Amino acid sequence: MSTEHFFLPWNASKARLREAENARKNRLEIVKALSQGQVSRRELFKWGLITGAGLVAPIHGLSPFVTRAYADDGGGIPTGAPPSPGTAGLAFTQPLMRFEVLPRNPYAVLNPIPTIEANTTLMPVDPLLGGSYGPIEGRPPGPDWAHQRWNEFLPTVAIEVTQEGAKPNPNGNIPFKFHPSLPAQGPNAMWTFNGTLPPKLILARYGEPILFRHHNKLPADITQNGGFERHTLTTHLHNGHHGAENDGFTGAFFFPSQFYDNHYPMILAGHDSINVNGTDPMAGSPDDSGGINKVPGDWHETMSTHWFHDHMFSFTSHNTYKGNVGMFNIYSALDRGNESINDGVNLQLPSGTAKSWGNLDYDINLMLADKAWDGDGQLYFDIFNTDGFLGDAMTVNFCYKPYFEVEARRYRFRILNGCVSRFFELALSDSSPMIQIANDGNLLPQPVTLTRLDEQGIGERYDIVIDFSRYTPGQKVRMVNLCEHQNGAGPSRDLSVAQAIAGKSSDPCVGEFLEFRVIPMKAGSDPSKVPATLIPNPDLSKIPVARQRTFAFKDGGSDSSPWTIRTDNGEDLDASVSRLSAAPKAGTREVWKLINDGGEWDHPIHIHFEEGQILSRSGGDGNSSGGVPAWEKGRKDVYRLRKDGTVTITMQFREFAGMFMEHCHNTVHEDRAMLLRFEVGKGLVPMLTPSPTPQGVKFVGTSVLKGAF
Ligand SMILES: [Cu+2]
Repeated sequence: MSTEHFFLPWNASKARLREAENARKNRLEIVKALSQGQVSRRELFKWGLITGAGLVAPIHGLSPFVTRAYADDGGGIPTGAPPSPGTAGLAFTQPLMRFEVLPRNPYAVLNPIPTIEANTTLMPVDPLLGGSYGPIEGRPPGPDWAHQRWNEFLPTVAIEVTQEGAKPNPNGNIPFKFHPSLPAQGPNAMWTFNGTLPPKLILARYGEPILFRHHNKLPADITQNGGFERHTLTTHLHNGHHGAENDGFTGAFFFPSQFYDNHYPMILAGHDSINVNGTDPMAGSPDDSGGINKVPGDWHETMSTHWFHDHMFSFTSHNTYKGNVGMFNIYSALDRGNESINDGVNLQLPSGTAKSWGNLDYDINLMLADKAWDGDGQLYFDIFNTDGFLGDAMTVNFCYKPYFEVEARRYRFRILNGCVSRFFELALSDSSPMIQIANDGNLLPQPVTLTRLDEQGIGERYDIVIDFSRYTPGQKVRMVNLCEHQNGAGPSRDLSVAQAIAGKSSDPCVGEFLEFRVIPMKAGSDPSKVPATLIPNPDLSKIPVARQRTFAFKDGGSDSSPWTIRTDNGEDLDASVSRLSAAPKAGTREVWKLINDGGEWDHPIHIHFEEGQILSRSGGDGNSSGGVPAWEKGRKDVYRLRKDGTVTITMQFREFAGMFMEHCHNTVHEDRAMLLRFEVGKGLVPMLTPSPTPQGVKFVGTSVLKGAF
């Protein structure tokens, strides 16, 4: 594949850009037809509009690259489109928007009152969705999808959100714009939580169960989607330790006008077997007066930085890109969100002191995502490229290249890679050190000081501490992305800081994207710490390995589903919600070997429900080739396989049961169809497979792969 001619250049002729814009409009018509179910992917292949590599066939007026000698490259950034207009001169001219904390209401405010099994009260269904009557809650009905251990973990906090089209936030009258000088996103361009900026943050703590009610307020008219996205939703709290009915199973989606109740028990893993009486002060939750409420479970399993996002079958990439993402901070005895409480348990990580827990003054959520927009400034997505979608505009918390004022002291940043297909590698523009304290929401055994972080795959979270006391007020330092893509398959190379800043890459998202402006410290001192020991791993060495499994992630499947997973020695299979591929027994420990069987690709593999420890790593390149690096020695939930790489992990399956997923978090790969279902517990019989309709969820049979049990 040629790389030197890869991108439609910024200085391309007006005619070329116009041609590309027209081509995009034509493609959009097809995208629309596809996303609205008027044509199938298979039909498009049959008609020759998509090739095996997933590219638009070079038919004049269809591909923006058609008249070019290298039309068969089909790639470019943004994928399949001319550059996103209007960003010239806008970098570092708007302040970073902080996440908006969702109100934590008393449980009693919920109306109707949540039910253990799905609420099947009937309501009229919109004629556009087939009319008649259907249930008000989209959760599959009956005991299999009842909230597990409800009476044991009765919710005390209610968090209620909608999913709806972009609109101004009445709280501060904030328009929905990536930058004040860019056009507002229309109601069908972005679909987000409550329909507003900033993105939303949930503050949770152990021992305080949450009822998260999600209302689908998207248009019933499936054609009102701005060209991509599906109006059905299923919401996944990424690596919550909870029953599968709350996990956003990809085939358990809900429709416009319905809601779905998710029950997050907020318990430590090991609740049933370790510290069962809740006497260990390390296992706890912040109370409202600076003390600790002890909870059962293993404090070595304490988690901190989560996020939540859509998981709709075949449309996860569209839906997350369009705004169905939020973040979720979990507070514990160890990670209190208060930097001044010195009781021998609290790690005193940078946060603040005003509240007993959950201070956000110096604890900053950063959601990184590449976006693209069309000639009208409206969010653009190309569903044709099955390698992965890349945007050309870097956003942080949905803000195009913002700046952020920091006091000359320590800060914690919880960095989420919220992209569709892009990997990052982060550094500071002066190459000064950052201290990585957590990986995927798990505080590391020991902090690791780095001048450039490792590559960060989609869905991975890296928590870092930056000490700005080394700067004098008035100074500026910027965060830089060093990781270059040529297509959505995976990183092509990592640049030096100097190369990235100098614009040596043709990838528009390489380079500086967030500016820190240092101001004087407001308080007299900085009480925060980064202790030499954070959270040691749970010791699994005495727990027998009940089962070993192998999963090989491979390209070269069928045209319409180019990405597959091979389980053990079976066939290369694309996703099916009704196929059970693995069934670990509840309460056991297993070892899973994840293989990248696709050469040049990279796949960030996410395993739901349980944290794993990486036992060994091979293959890959650069800073990961020598086994398990220090920053991967904690617990993880996303495992980058790297080129020709193999990662062996171990996990336990505890406390909850049901159908979960394992998949590539390059969401384009996931949608096409690098995803499988595994199931924990509930006896030896596989669960029936939900098949949602607006008039109610039906159930269909489940096929079981040989060797799954
Ligand atoms: Cu992948």
